[in-house]
Amino acid sequence: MITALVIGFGPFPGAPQNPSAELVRRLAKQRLPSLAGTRVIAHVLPTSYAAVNEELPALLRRHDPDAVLFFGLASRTPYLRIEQRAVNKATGFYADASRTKYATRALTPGLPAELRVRADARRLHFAARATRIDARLSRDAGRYICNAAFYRTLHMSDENDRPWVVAFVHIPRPRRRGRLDGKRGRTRPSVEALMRAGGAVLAALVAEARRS
Ligand code: PCA
Repeated sequence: MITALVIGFGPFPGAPQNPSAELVRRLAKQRLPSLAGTRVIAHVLPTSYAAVNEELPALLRRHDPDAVLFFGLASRTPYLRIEQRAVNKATGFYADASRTKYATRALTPGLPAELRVRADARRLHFAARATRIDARLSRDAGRYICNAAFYRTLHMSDENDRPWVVAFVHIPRPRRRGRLDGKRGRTRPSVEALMRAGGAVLAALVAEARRS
């Protein structure tokens, strides 16, 4: 039995509703044939540095999953982003959901400047594209809480006796039902399109965990 942890995030300043939370809850309930024999556990992490440093490590230790897939909101990007790295950097500009700003520029001084995704990002990209969504490979997960959670998990995976397969997907804000919005005629995906793409990425990641 493969255990996959799918992690979304709670609201944060500028995003009173975070669609990644609903997405992971629905993904865990869905019974995809490609996920037979997989236990999918959904978790919604508060968007705070405290949660990244305490709740997240405790969650990972408790489940010791085979695969970890994060979904975070990137509200200014109209397409799905498959992240290829986490960086050891934190924005000093944006406060988290508990109004805390990170005091140092490095997330954890002394650790590597960047950590690479622990999965075949091209394969995940291909799986997402196969559902006909606009998905692109992205250099890194930014400088905010999503990046911090990704970095922390990649680092823990490296330290674990049996490393986990770990990936991060940034989702655009879905369009409201029945509406086509977005700049210059570009349309944002529906929640259903995000569900299909998210399920495909999860299935590809679980397949990779099975092989490793
Ligand atoms: N997006 C933010 C944090 C939580 C989320 O869903 C980010 O990209 O860092």
